[in-house]
Amino acid sequence: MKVSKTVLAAIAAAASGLGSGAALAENWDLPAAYPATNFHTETAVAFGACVKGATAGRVDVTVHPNGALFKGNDIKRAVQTGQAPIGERLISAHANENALFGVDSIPFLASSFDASEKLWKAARPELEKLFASQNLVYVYAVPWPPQGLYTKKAVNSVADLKGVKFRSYSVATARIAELAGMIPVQIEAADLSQALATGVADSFISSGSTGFDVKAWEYMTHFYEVDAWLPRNVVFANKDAFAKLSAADQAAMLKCGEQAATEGLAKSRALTQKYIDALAANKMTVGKPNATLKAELDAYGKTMTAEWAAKAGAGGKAIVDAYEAK
Ligand code: PCA
Repeated sequence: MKVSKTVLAAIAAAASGLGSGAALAENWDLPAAYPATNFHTETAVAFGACVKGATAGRVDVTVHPNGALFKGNDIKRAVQTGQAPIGERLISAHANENALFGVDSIPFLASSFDASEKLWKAARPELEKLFASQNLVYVYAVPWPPQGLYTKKAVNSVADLKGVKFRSYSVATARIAELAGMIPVQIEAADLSQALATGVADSFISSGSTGFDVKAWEYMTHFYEVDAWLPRNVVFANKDAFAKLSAADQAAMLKCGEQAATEGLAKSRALTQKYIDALAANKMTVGKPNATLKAELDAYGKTMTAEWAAKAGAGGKAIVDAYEAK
């Protein structure tokens, strides 16, 4: 076989690079579940650029949006088992594994950005331990905008929701469906437009951000600003993959994570109203729930807070106490 001069030169260059101790770049695929244009995905891409710069190219993170590499529900397990070195996941979707993963989805416990930050701060030490026990390293987390209710008709009380097919994305959303007598069906955001288009779901709870991503106005008529909670996407790394990085590169990655958390939070805050305005501009009826619906949802909140406390035990109670004390 004839080997070209260019190939030989490339081999020689690579060999001399290795000889002088230059490390090969680590390619880290980061599976994500939301569209490329979603602010969480953009934040993850910016995080990747930060890591690349801060590690002088030794760690090269590639974000794979839309559940293309692993579906949303498979991302966490993929990272735990090392099939992916890092990933982003809506963590409350895993509250059935451990109630602590649902700390950000207790209805009306923390329903503003400030409250949500305070709650996360209180929860973070316990959560970091929990991630570590699952072979994961916590890198950063960013909240979605407050969650509201999308429907295809006016809803004046929970009685109007009875029997409605409801798309859930977490244990808490499924529980609300159950309490309201709706029929829950678990659907990833990547499959949501299709579910709405085909009538698999006629209602859902989510942010203006996801409503915007799926063009909710093509299927739904109402968005109630319930402000139920602000669930988080968490970016976590596989512990073994992380341990293989040098101490300096590990520190660089965590520092980029802190930066991503700050930038992602700022974007989430800034975009909240913009997305709600977009729903209204596309002729959806947008507004607060009426007093009856609000009171009924508040009562669900009380029930679910008690249920969560019973499941989350002493660790959960310590978090809520710390949150309420500060
Ligand atoms: N969007 C995601 C989770 C929370 C949100 O605002 C979704 O609907 O799947």
